[in-house]
Amino acid sequence: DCVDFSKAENFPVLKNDLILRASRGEKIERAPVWIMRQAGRYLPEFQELRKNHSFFEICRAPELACALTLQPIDRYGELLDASIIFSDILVIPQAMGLEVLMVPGKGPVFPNPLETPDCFTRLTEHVDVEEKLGYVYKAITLTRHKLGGRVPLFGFIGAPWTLMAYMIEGGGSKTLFKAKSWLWKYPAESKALLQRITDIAIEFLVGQVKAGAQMLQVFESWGGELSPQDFKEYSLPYIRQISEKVKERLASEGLEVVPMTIFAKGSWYALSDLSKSNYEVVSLDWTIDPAYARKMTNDTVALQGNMDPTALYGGKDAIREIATKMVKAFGKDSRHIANLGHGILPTVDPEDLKVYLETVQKVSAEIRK
Ligand code: 1CP
Repeated sequence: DCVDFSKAENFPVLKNDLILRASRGEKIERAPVWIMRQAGRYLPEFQELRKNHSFFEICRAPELACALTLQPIDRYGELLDASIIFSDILVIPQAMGLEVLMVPGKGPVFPNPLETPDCFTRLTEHVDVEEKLGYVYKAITLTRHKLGGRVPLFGFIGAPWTLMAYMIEGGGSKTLFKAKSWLWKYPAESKALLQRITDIAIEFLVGQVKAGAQMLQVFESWGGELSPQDFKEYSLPYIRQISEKVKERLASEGLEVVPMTIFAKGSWYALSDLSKSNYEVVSLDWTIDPAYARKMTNDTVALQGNMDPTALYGGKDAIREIATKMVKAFGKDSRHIANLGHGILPTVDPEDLKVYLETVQKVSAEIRK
């Protein structure tokens, strides 16, 4: 036919809206399931494509990003209930003017991280999000078309504190002492940086929905490095601004006000606050008991999670047993989106992931009969 795949219009009709219904607290016949980092290094087809392209080259080429987004959907078929656009949280620091390299076997590296607030002169003053990150929009639009309505497509960002931490640490870190020392030495400048990131994040998420994203997830991967008090001061206000302003903007621009998920890894102490932050879904890491999370969120949000990602190394019987317990712990009447408690690890056997997905779908349907 004559549909233009570069335009965010005439998208195929959505056939599986389970995750959207679960997010909005509507009745579900079973728990929807998807996997953080489901497109990635554990898949041989990912490794094959990655051999010939650098990581950020793939992110910037809509055809390649789309191909990788579809890999797990093609492989697992109806065992997955959502897709997530292939990209990275670090595209925002790049858009702000910092160089980020993806070093194989090591992860992201910033050759020149922020050392003191004097380094703000190296950041772009007014970031044109469309110009800098339009490649993500193009990948989303293309992927919406190529998904053919099989499952909804997630857009995402890294939350401001997590991105600030990367920008100062220059990569992964065990203690985050450089980033956290900013909070004690330069609190006002830290907040100024968090606000700059927040403004871009809002613009970027609205753009992702305009391009075709049907759900949004905010990754505060380093939330748990902050004390409860510091989380309230340096993470939560920005996470809240993002959901509030994104939803306001979507409504005022006549766009669909899509469901939003917050994943603040390690921030068990913030569950109650997060459930009052205008997100439909609160994502849990594996250290949180689902019953405790239900209580702390007062049953006002859908919960996502939360099997320990390393349980996928336990062999098929253990996976079935642990996944069954996990599904039952979330219960039958409540809103549950099954996932892992963090991203899938790169050395997992894809067949073992399949056992997890099958078990979740089977058990979560059985307990609802
Ligand atoms: O399938 C998907 O989930 C889509 C793509 C995706 C997402 C959502 C990638 C691809 N990265 C992310 C988010 C992301 N990136 C997070 C948040 C989720 C989490 O906490 O795991 C974080 C912290 C990053 C930063 C990042 N990028 C890391 C972590 C390093 C550290 O500090 O521990 C790494 C290893 C990357 C690289 C990366 N991103 C994505 C892939 C497939 C890869 C591997 C790159 C390669 O091929 O070398």
